[in-house]
Amino acid sequence: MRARHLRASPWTSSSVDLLKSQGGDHATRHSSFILPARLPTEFANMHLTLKKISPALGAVVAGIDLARPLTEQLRLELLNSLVERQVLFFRDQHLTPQQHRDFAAKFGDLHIHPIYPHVAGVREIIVLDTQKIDLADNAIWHTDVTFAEKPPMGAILRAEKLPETGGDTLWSSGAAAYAALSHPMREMLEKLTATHDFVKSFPVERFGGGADAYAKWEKARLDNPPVRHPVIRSHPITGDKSIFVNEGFTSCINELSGRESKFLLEFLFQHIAKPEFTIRWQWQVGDIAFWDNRSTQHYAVDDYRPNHRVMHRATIIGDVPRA
Ligand SMILES: O=C(O)CCC(=O)C(=O)O
Repeated sequence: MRARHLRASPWTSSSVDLLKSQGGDHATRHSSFILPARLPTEFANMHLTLKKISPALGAVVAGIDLARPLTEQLRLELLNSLVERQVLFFRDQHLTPQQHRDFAAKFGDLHIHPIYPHVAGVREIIVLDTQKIDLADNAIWHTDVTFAEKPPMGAILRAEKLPETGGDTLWSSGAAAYAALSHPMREMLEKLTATHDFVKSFPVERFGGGADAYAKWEKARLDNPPVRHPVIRSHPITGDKSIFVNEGFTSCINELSGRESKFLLEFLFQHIAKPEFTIRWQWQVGDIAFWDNRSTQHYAVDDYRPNHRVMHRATIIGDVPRA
């Protein structure tokens, strides 16, 4: 994996050089090599480690308790690791919804979902509960909330209750999928934009039953008219390009005919799901996944019903996607 060139990076050039010199193909690395040269003592004593899961994306982070207050250095380190590995996993993080919200809020303003229910008293934490909503909705490759003008920069998902087996989640790297395309294909895609539509994943027949649900759905639809995003998005921190269409919300490619759009989207949806670009996470209660929503998609495997599964999610608002 090549070294990353961070835009507006907080790191010193020597620490970035060190990052380059260490390559990134080691299965485990100590995180301190990308920290600013002079560490405050309290952080220098922490033993944060990252273990890669696959070449394309993913790392398990150990040595951190997310319920504890986060130093600015640690926040930057996590952000840097997130951008580099695209999905970070943390085991044994038994956070309250308030702690979950507070941790997520360190990375940006939090999104309030227009449809999904939330934890009582904590509007920023969505509850994905198989006894309350039909989670087959997430058994499709999707990037969260791309129907918004400013889709999330990331999301932080925590496992509350799990079936004995099943209920894994897969992530795919849009950056790895983009990098595997031929030059002519990349060049063509970079000129295109796509429409992302709230209604594609939240159709009225599923979410508008009954007067109250219909009123909520109609408001959500009016607040979120279809938006246009580039088909290939440049990451705002690294500049790396990613495929930014997803089966959940992307309805068409604007510059193409209906048939061309359908074929090209179908190709991209299949391409992004290739095992080479994906990882699969087997959850334990208390696990947290923190993903970069600008460069990934995910798929929640729907193989465990009628067993009960409950997940909590915080969603961090991002910026307007740029080509
Ligand atoms: O429940 C999961 O594993 C994933 C949830 C999901 O797809 C989402 O939060 O968008």
